[in-house]
Amino acid sequence: MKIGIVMGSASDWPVMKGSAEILDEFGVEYDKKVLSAHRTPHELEAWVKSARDNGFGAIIAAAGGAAHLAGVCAAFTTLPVIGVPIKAKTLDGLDSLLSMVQMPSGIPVATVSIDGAKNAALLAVEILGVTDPKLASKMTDFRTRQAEKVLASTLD
Ligand code: RP5
Repeated sequence: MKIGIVMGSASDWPVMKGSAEILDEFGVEYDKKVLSAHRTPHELEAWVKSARDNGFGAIIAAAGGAAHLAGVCAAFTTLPVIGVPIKAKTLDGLDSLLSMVQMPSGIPVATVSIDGAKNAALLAVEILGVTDPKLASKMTDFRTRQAEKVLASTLD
């Protein structure tokens, strides 16, 4: 299964490359798109509505400011939607975080930290790992390597 990475603007890509790098590391296929909930609402709707049939298992949606992109994606699909609040030009990303994380009950968005593109991809891999034992095993190896790095830390 693939992961869809959608972002509200090309200006989000420098952060969202972090998701792409993690998915590359795990060998997970993905499509990356710029689609905006307010600038291209019809195209966004069509892309999200066809996501399941197009082989996606989860969607990562990144946006800054009044960041309604992830919530709109979640409204159009029952695939899991992971939101990445982008630190935009003002308010240090708090606006994006609150817009995304405070979804009213009934339509969930799994929001990660501000600019948390890497964790979004790790969560997406874990979601696919529920039905893909090889991927789940890769995640266990990733965690082991990460722990080894921490334990090998040296301080001057
Ligand atoms: C949002 O507005 C985008 O997700 C981006 O984070 C922010 C600013 O977009 P640009 O003005 O850089 O296109 O829609």
